[in-house]
Amino acid sequence: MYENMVTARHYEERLQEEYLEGKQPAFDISAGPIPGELHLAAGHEASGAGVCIHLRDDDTVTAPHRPHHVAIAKGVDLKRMTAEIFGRETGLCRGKGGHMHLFDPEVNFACSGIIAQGVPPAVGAAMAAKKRNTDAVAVAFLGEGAIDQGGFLESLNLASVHDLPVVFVVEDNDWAISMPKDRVTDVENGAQRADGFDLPGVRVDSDDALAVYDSAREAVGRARDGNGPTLLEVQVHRRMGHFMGDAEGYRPDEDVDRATHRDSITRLEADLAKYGVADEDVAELRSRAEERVEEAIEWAKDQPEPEPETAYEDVFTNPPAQGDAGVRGGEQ
Ligand SMILES: Cc1ncc(C[n+]2csc(CCOP(=O)(O)OP(=O)(O)O)c2C)c(N)n1
Ligand SMILES: [Mg+2]
Repeated sequence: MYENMVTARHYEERLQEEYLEGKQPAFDISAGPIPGELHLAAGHEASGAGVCIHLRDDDTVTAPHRPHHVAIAKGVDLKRMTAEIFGRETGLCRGKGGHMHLFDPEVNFACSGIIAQGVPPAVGAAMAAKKRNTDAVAVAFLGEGAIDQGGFLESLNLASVHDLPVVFVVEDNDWAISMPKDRVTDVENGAQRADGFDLPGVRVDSDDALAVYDSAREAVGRARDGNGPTLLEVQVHRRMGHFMGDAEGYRPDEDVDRATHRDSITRLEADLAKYGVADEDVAELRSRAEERVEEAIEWAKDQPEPEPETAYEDVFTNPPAQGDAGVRGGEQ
């Protein structure tokens, strides 16, 4: 878990550097080696690592627009994921999806920029596993800003009524872009959403990877043993802006301070020391993680960009008719 968490943190620190290249002084979102938006998950690592450590390759995971820590913990190919983020031909989606649309069928991972989008497909994967009589499970990650979405609530209902092997993991970082949680819902504890659907709802109230590990083990075990779904909410923190380039003028200084000081990685390091893991062993995991990240970034930057002629391959639209300069294309 520690190795996964430091890999994710270092990965995002390096992506941040690469992302900013060429985008300043006036922020130009399309410039530089990583074009488009970038949502970093620094401060969320305990949730991805603490849940995914209980999963196998044939278990399905869906994640939202802040996916890197979950993808890394699920075992998504780091090189091809990085190539995707850099928009390269050898990326997971041939460079056409970018950082919010990472799909790795080898480990059954998908993510999407549409809030709560991944929840119904995770329920579908759980239903498929059950119908095929396998003991595979599905896990849907979503933000606390998504807990009022109809698709999420309908998914809770369907999962409960069919006793499906699925775990819903809400990452509560207190914010949905600039919107604080208490302005959009009266439910203080998102796990309470489970009550209306008669399934267990559990909240891990701190950035404690070991506590996430324990709660997730129970939830995943329950699903795998055929005992139905669980809703798990984990308190995490957003150490960065909503996306790169977010000036966060809406965010009180104390909140930024809190996110900086409650670091699940530092906390896990203290726990490892308490349980007798030697400092050198921790340092070795850290340097192994850093090496892996550097290798993936170096490899990705060396990869070719997709040919413009391939723009209409693997997408649900047809090329524009000859002579039609319209951006949206011709015949659909
Ligand atoms: C259906 C839909 N509505 C609105 C948006 C715009 N949007 C992108 S991120 C976001 C907030 C998400 O907040 P939360 O679910 O708490 O996740 P976090 O960003 O905090 O990790 C919104 C509203 C979207 N992508 N999809
Ligand atoms: Mg949020």
